[in-house]
Amino acid sequence: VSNFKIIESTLREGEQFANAFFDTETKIKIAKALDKFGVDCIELTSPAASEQSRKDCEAICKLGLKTKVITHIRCHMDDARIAVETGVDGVDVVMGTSKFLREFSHGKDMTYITKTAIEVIQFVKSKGIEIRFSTEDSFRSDLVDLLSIYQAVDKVGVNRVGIADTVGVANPRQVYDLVRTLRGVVGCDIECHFHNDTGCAIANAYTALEAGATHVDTSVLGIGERNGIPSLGGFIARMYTADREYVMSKYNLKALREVENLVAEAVQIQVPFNNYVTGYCAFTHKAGIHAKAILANPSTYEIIRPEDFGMSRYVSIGHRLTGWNAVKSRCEQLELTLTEDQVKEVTAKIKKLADVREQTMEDVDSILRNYARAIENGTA
Ligand code: HCA
Ligand code: CU
Repeated sequence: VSNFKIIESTLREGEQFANAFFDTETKIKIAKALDKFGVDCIELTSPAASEQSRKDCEAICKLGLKTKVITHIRCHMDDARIAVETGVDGVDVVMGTSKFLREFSHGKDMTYITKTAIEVIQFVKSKGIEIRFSTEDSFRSDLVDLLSIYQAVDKVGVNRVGIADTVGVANPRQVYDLVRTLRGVVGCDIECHFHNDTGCAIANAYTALEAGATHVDTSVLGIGERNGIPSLGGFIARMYTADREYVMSKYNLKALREVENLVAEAVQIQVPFNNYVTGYCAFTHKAGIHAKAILANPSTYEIIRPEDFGMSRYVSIGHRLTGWNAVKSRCEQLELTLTEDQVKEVTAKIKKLADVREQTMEDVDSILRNYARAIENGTA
């Protein structure tokens, strides 16, 4: 599954998120932050969508980013003619509407669709621009029809084909089967786009790579239509656990938080508390048993090293589940010298207080300091 590529679609799929309105300046900031993180491609809203969308697309192409700049259009010659004039490195074409696709699945318009797709592909390629051809709602389409159109576009030299789970209906096993089958009939790259309506988006993306896909679509914090697609951070977390060296050498992981904060602010949302890697509790350890093991060896309860992402771990001790090992570690940080029995005694005090209400870190520190002072003064 190594050697995958990320098509970062915050500036296309992400613009379809309910709260998203990106002005030119914001788009440029996001594009630069994604470039700094090191995504392989960024995908932009169709220049045919509006006059400003077209201008923004041109402006981003002129930034001289390392990442490839791709735009996303309908499978129409009208859109293709506009797209090739913007300066993009690539064009992602998606076929028709779902209604169109349904007709196609029933065997109607197959010839027409194939003909249009080939025309668009040949035109875009003739301009020296990369092209991908994808179908919308691939998992509810007729397999035979799908495979024959992919085969036809592969033959005329499309750079990538794409499958899209537009409605978030697919599960990993179905993804594996479809991508595996597709891998057998086309020689070009395969891109995958998964919606997260049922929480399978990241798992589906990973499985697609296992089955032979090459490119995965993401967006920052997963924003998109409805509840979105795989989040860049979540997908990266998944790939990091599969091949840490590769992911660390290819992407600037410490730049993740910055781009997430930027996008969160732009669309006026909070980074979720349980967000992958950067959520506020992503590296917080609480239960006494966990805290003890974490202090001895973080790998016991951490699959991701927080420092690789510029994050830090936190051992929570001001609660009734706390344990004396974690308290002892905090005493050491505060340079309070207590015996084991004393640490156990003060831990019991913390638990007793925490049974009434959670204690903050400051509360715990003052309990520890007061206890140590009392020991010193012989008044404990
Ligand atoms: C949509 C289009 C799309 C396209 C995906 C792709 C989808 O907004 O419906 O081009 O791969 O989910 O089908 O985002
Ligand atoms: Cu989509």
